[in-house]
Amino acid sequence: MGDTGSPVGRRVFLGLIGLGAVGIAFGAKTQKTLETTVGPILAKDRTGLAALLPIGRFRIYSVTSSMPSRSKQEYKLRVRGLVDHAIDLSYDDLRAMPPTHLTRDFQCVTGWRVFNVKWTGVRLADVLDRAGVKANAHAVRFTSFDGTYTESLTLDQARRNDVIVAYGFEGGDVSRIHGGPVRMYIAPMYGYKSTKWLDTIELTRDVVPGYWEDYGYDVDGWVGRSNGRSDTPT
Ligand SMILES: Nc1nc2c(c(=O)[nH]1)N[C@H]1C(S)=C(S)[C@@H](COP(=O)(O)O)O[C@H]1N2
Ligand SMILES: [Mo]
Repeated sequence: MGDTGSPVGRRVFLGLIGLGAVGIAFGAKTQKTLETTVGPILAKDRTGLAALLPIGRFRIYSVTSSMPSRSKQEYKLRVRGLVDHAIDLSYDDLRAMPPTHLTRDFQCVTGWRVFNVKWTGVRLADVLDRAGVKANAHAVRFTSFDGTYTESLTLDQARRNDVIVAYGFEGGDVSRIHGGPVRMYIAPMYGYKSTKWLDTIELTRDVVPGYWEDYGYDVDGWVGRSNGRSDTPT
């Protein structure tokens, strides 16, 4: 089973399980420390100890000190900004649109990678088409109902077939801790591009750098060709 069974790896790992058990909710500062100290440990393990984590194979991230909560019934996705008509899509509206299924690796810029994750959702392009994008819009901006997190894409990136508004994860719903009931999933980019607890999509003239980009991550977050990393593209 390789080096995950070594005393140091295991001790750090059990510490992580402890954090998971109480529900991980970090402020940004603590999270940054954790990312540099324990982030790479999980990345070593495809199917072994990582599978024991109560939170699944993922690290659970929130830059706020809480995990926001919104039921499917009260959920609304707002599309705003440079559109022909602002729209609100309910959870059921999204489920009624043609679904897209993607199975891709999920890669965090801090090093951990989860292999072959199954996502279901609707193409962001379809959502944008329902609102009608004005000619002077060149970017989309995402905000989260955590009240803090933001992200952006160019309109060309947003229209890719592997960029989805996701409600399905590993055969079930996107759970609250993973950003449910609805989050972004931007398959070809590092995890920070995929806004959890998606609240509003705003069409803007230009790309507005997001939360982590203000801390130095690249705005164009392609896996394997950004942030000075050489990961295999997903
Ligand atoms: N609202 C919000 N979205 C977020 C984050 C966050 O802290 N808050 N973290 C990002 C980062 S850095 C990663 S790697 C993924 C992690 O997704 P997970 O918590 O489902 O593993 O979510 C991204 N989206
Ligand atoms: Mo991340």
